[in-house]
Amino acid sequence: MLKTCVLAVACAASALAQAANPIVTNIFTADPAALVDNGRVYLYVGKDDAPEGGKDYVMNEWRVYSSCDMKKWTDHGSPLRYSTFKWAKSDAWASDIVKRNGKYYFYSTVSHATIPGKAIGVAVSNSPTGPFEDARGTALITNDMTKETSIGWDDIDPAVFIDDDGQAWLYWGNTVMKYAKLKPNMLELDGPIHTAGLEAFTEAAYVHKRKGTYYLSYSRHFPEETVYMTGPTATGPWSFGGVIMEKNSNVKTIHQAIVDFNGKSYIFYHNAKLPTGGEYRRSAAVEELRYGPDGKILPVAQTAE
Ligand code: FUB
Repeated sequence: MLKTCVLAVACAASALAQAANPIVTNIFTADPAALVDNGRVYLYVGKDDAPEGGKDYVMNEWRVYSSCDMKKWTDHGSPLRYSTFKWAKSDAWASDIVKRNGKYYFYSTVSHATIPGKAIGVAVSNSPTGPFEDARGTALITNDMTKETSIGWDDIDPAVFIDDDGQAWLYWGNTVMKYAKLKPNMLELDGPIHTAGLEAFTEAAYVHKRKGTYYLSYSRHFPEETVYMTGPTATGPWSFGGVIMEKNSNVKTIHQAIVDFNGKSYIFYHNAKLPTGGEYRRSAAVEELRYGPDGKILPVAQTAE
């Protein structure tokens, strides 16, 4: 017990305004999702396994790391893979995680084995570090390829947000942002799927709330930059807020997640700044996120170690 307290104090004292980036240097990591739980921040990333010069994503598993100071990270290994979902055939793409009623719900993008296109599954665990198991046995969201406009990856990048009244919302999509209510069991949609027309929306929708204002951040254009909108509810109406982070120089995606930890706000994202990094060999990083007195998010510059 005493040892735990001493460690906690040491952690608080060493909290940094600027983190050491990239967070992981021995493998390539992408699409960060983050969760704050019991005094630690947990980072979930997809492992980019494409060979140098590879021409497509090779992503088979998610990895988990945690920290009590945003600087020193503990590697918790891989608590789930795309194959955790028996109905999936590949692609451990972007994910998000939330805690509810003592359980940890992990929403992930994968490729469906029998329904063409990407799909979203839900895995559950009693611990933020897993192991996770498929919570439904079937996909929560599947791609509708009968639509003429379907691109096969319309249904990617889930993000989950639980509002103060307890209502959980799922946001996802590529090109068009979709959103829907989740039932209290977190495993089923509760009502119809809505769409939102957002200016130049590409992917990576993410909602957080601060001082009564809802912030919807997302990747805009391609190559992507991270922008945000604000609104009075979890479903808007949304007004453009500004650019949070400018595009990367050697990778077109950027995928953010925003959390508060130890009295500060942070934005996780990915770039490709490790040696031999690139489009399919990315690296997760984190920066402090600051707000102006009017609640506007200030632009964030990427830092290196
Ligand atoms: O990592 C695969 C895809 O690239 C993600 O789903 C997108 O957000 C983009 O980062």
